Amino acid sequence: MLKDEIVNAINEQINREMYSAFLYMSMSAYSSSIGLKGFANWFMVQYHEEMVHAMKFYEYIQRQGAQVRLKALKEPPVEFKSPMDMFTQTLSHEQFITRSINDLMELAIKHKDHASQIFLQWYVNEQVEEEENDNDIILQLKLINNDPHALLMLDRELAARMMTVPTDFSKGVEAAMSATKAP
Ligand code: OFO
Repeated sequence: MLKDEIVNAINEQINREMYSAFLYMSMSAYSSSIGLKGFANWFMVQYHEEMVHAMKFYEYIQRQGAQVRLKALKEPPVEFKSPMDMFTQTLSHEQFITRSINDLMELAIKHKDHASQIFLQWYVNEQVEEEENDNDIILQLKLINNDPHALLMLDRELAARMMTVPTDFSKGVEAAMSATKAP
């Protein structure tokens, strides 16, 4: 059984994960609008990943017999200055998410909630990967330094990012995720 303080904090985190999805969907739309279909693909894959992050929290609350409370999402930005602007905003948003996951972990430790600590460990690891991915692309964009030819080559590379997230949640998020793992 979860403490109310933890249920409330996880419900807030579901909202943050869904806002992340919303933000990256908006970046995907903007990328398409300026002809960068590879960037659009990368952000759309990220959108789906964020929805899985939200769904894992959703399912965890339900498995613990607590109440999911969905909250209104704020509107994401519609326009961005450049690909670099999108990725620096993405990195700073992910750093904010990392802090919020760390706060959740601190709360679980404070309440001696071992199940939540084990559950949250997945997100702790995931955030290392998320920030690393953004940092790698920011470094590449620095090297590109507004060279259109090099930017189109990166766009082609980002077009190859594959969706590894599940679409069938009928048997739960964990089952769906392990069914989609690469062999
Ligand atoms: Fe982009 O991170 Fe969710 O958790």
